[in-house]
Amino acid sequence: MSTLFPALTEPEAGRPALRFGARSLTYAELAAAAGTVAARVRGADRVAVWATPALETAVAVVGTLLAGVAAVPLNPRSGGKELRHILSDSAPSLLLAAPGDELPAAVGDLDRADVDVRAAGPLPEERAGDGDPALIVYTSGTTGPPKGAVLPRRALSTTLDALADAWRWTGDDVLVHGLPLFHVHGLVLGVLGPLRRGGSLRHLGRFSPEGVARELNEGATMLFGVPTMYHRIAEALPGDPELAEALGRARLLVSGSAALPVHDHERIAAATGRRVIERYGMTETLMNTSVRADGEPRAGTVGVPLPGVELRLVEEDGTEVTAYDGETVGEIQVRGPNLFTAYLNRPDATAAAFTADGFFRTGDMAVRDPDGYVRIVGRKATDLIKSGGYKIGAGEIENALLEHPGVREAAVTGEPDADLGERIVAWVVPADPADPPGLEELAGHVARRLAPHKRPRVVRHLGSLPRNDMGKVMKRELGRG
Ligand code: MCA
Ligand code: AMP
Repeated sequence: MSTLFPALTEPEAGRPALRFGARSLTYAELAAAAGTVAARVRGADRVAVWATPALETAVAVVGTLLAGVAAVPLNPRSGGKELRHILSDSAPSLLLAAPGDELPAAVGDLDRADVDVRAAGPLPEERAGDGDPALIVYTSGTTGPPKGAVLPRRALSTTLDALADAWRWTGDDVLVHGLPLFHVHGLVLGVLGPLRRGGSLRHLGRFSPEGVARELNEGATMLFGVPTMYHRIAEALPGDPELAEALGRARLLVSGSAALPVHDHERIAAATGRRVIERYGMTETLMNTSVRADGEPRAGTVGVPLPGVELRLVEEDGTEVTAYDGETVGEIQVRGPNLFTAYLNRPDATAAAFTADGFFRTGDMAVRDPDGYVRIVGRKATDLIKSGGYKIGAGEIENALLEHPGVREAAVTGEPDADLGERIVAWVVPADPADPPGLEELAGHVARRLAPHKRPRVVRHLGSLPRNDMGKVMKRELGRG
């Protein structure tokens, strides 16, 4: 039993904690507001949080954790189908939102409590155990609706402390980012990270290279982003000397959630003299590896295992790769206190995700260089798409497309995209070939049901889908003319 946020007890007067746009909280104010949330949610099993990029989300999650209750962050842009699934699966007893947030009909009659960031309650004693659930984060699989990864409190504390060791992350650091707060990257690393260290966060509300430049020029020391954000920075650099100067000033530029293309890495290095470091993680495992602050920030590598993380590469037939030759490919498997405990209500999926000796099968394929640096070279499942740093299962989009009356058959693939990493492509056999549903129609359909980031960016019409003798769609044949 230990506190997740030591800096909240007896906070130093005036010490800044969080800033979102023009609104900010010191540690003392955060302790008071989060203490009020904790008093409200204490005794609940799970509490949903309407995770807009705002102060209220941070206060809601911190307060919920202080009470020893599990928080379920919700994407406020989730469509009806996705939201109903997450709420019925996680069965929260309450939803925390910001005053004025408009909630969609799919929230139903779930009790709502508004978070008052100026409230003043006493800081409660944290009584939860290390293995108790802290967060339930929904993540896509290849088929079916998203699964809720149950993250215990120890996973949060160990991953954040391991990153502090790797990055020399301290209470003096000021982090800037514009990440969404309903995933691990933005919420655990990006909000709980600085708060565990006693440092501060300046959230941009919405990512922009200008916002990054402004904050780094005004004292921020670290930047977190997904590769799409670094790509947009690389694109903006040639015409923006202020941005180059700002990045050059940062102590640490960190990329994660997907592979940072070497081209973008090199463009940023050439323009700023600074190299972006990559770390590798997953919703289920939090962080597994990173290039260390004192290590060599080589392009195309995710660095070395973090303290406490056991990492092995395993070949298809189950043999462990022992070579550090930069060539032999195996699936990354990890074990350690950073791991989730289960997929909520899914013992089948949980059992399938672990080996008999307790390693989690990540599905990511990698090689190891002679100095131990891990390089990710691919993914086992072709039905998982990473677009803008979001993991998106082809199956859930196909199911949503099939609910459209104009779609007879559908297959979804990811295609390389310079900005998004991969873009979602929908291959559709129209119900009426004379009147096939177009991109706008199908993108809107998927965005309303699932989420805007899951919408297809391209729609291609076909007379039939290529299938094998078993009737399974041969996705590799799609796009071959
Ligand atoms: C567009 N929009 C629509 C539609 N089309 N809305 C409804 N219906 C439509 N048909 C809206 C969107 O809602 C949005 O609204 C705007 O158009 C642009 O959306 P989009 O195109 O999706 O944005 P983008 O410009 O492509 O976004 C790029 C991005 C974003 C900012 C980089 O992809 C992003 O935030 N990625 C971060 C992903 C992330 O955090 N991943 C972490 C998970 P509006 O304009 O109002 O916004 S991975 C993880 O956690 C692990 C542990 C790890 O390793 O980190
Ligand atoms: P998610 O399930 O959304 O948490 O995404 C986790 C996945 O993102 C991992 O399994 C990897 O495929 C990918 N990922 C995260 N960080 C990196 C990175 N630095 N380089 C390559 N892939 C990454």
